[in-house]
Amino acid sequence: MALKREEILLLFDVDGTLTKPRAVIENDVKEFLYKEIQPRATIGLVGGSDLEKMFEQLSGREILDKFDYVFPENGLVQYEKGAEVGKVSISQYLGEDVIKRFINFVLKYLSELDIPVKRGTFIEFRNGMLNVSPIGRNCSTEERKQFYEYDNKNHIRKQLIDVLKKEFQGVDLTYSIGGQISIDVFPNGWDKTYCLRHATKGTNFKEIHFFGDKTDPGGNDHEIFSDPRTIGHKVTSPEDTKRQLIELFKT
Ligand code: M1P
Repeated sequence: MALKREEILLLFDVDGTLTKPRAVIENDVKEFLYKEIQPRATIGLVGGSDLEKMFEQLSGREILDKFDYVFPENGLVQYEKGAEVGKVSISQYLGEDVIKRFINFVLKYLSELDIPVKRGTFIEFRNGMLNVSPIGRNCSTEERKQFYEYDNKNHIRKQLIDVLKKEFQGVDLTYSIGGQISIDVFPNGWDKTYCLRHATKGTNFKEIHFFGDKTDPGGNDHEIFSDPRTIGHKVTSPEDTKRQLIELFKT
């Protein structure tokens, strides 16, 4: 790799890319990133989750020091060199009437949905997105796994998205499946490419690489993976991410 550190940016998704789904990062992946990669490239995180969930999965607040950029919620919240430098608000953008109509509709739809298990926190309101979970975010790890398997067979989240697209067709919203039990809902263009607005401002990157696992259409890595500003890397696990990084820096 002939590029200098300030000329190359590596952006990493979290779930399925640096960690197993909703799991904590393994030490060897972390050490490899901090010791082998960080000295050679500018590094950033871009996740669908909020910052607290990133802390849970990636050994706490140290990520703010170790990564040059941390972009929770697709980059709708932006941290650079440890400090928050910006965030956008979905409620301001859409207005309270639309948000209220959306939440009321979703709660009614979910209340009539017959699935084997339901728990609590069906809608999580974040800065830049709404996260909607048919089973509820309070489910246990085992229940999460079971819902994921059930959803793979019964397409509960896909059907929810189809219904929402129809009901809110005039509203500037996009829907994506990023994890196992929920969907993310945000205005068009507020997908992971949003973080590039920040990462390309006042910088001179000759290459921006993105590593993610949900790169197929409908997955929450798809837009940034296929964006002309990035070189996309589809990975299958944290081990595969490591392998592809070794390959990238081989020369
Ligand atoms: O980072 C991927 C996704 O992780 C969680 O998804 P789930 O709880 O469904 O596994 C959520 O934080 C989601 O917003 C995020 O996209």
